[in-house]
Amino acid sequence: MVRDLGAGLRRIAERIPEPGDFRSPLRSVRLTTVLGIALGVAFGVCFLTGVLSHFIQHPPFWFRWPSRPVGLYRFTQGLHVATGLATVPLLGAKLWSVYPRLFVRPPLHGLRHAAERLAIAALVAAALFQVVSGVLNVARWYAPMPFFFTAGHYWIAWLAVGALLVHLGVQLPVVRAALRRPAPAGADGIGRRQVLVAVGAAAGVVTLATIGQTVRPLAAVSVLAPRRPGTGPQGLPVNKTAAAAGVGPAALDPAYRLVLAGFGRSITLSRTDLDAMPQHTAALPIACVEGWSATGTWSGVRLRDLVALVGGDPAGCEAVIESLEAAGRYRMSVLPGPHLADDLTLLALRLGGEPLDLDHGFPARIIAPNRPGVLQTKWVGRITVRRTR
Ligand SMILES: Nc1nc2c(c(=O)[nH]1)N[C@H]1C(S)=C(S)[C@@H](COP(=O)(O)O)O[C@H]1N2
Ligand SMILES: [Mo]
Repeated sequence: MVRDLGAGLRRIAERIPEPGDFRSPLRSVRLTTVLGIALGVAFGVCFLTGVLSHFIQHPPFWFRWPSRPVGLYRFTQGLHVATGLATVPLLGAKLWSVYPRLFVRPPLHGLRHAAERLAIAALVAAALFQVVSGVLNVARWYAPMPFFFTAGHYWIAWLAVGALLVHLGVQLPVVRAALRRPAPAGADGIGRRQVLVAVGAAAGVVTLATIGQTVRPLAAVSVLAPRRPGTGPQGLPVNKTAAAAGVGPAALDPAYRLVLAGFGRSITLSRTDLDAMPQHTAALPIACVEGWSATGTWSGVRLRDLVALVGGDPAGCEAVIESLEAAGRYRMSVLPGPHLADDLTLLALRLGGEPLDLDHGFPARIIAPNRPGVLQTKWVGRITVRRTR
C-alpha cells in the first residue's frame, strides 16, 4: 500500500516537465520583455483610470472632480475598459512566454528566490482576477462573483500594482539587457516577430470589437460590445429597468411630488410645477462604469434653479439625490458643488423632446456633465441641499 503510494508519487514527479521540454524557438527573453512592456503600459493606464473612477464615486476629502470637460469621464472610463480588454490577449501571451519557468528546479533556492516567486504568484493571481472580474462586469454576469464587484476589483488592483512594482524592480536588469541586445535575425527573429504581430492583432481585434460601445462611429464593427446604440427605449441603453427597481407604481402615481429640502425648509413640487419652471436643454452622455456610453438630448429644470428655490448658493453647496427606489445600491447620489452650479446639470423631465421613458427615470432624473452613469440617479423623489462651506 505504502509502496504503491510511493511509486504513484514518483510517477507523478516524473511527469512534471523539465523547462527544457518547453523549449520553443518562439520564446525568448526579448519577446517576454516586449510583451511585458506592452502589458505594463496597458495595465498602468487601466489602473490610473480605474482609481480615478473610484475616487469620483467615493471622493476622499482632498479630491475634487470638475464638471467640465463634459465628456472627460466618458473618455477616461472608455479608456479604462478598452485597455483592460486589451490586456486579455497580452496577458495570455505573456504567461505563455514564461510558463515553463513555473517548473524550474529546485523550485526554491534561497530566501530571495522564494520572495520573487511569491511576488510573481501574487501578480499572476491578481492580474487574472482583475481581467476575469472586469470582463464579467462588462458582461453584467455577477453569478460567478460571490463578492461585491466594485470593492473586489478596486482592492485587488492595488495588490496587482504592488506586486507589479516588485516584479519590475527585480526584472529591470533583465529588461535592460534584453532591450540593449539587437533583435535576433534569421528564421528565429521572424518567428518571434510573428508572435508579436499576432498578439498585437488580437489586442486590436478585441479593441475594435468593443470600442464602439463608447466611440459610436465604430459601433458597426463592434460586434462584441454589450451595449449597441439604438438598443433600449428612446435609443438609449437601460441598465436597471423600472420593473427591476420596483418603482413603477410610485413613479406613475399622479400624486407624485418632488421633495426639495434644505436650510430648514422643505417644499414639494408636482410634475406640473416642474414643467412651469424655466426649461433648459443639454446634450449629455450617460457614461456607464461598465464602459458603454451614449449621448441623449435631455431637457428639464436646472439644478441651480432648484437650489435657489430653497435659498442656497449652489457654489457653496452639495445636494443629496434620493430615488423613489426603496432599496438598491444606486438609489442615492451626491451632486458636488461644481456639478450643482453647472448650467448643464438638469433634473431631466424629457429625453429627445418626449417625456422620459419610465426606464430612463420618469418622472425626473439627474443628468450632469462629466459624471459616471451610476451617479445619474433615476426616478428622483427627494433632493436635499446642504452647505459645504
Ligand atoms: N435609482 C437608480 N438610478 C440609477 C441606477 C439605478 O440602479 N437606480 N443605475 C445607474 C446606472 S449604473 C446607469 S449607467 C444609468 C443608466 O441610465 P439609463 O438607464 O437611462 O441609460 O442610470 C443610473 N441611475
Ligand atoms: Mo452604470
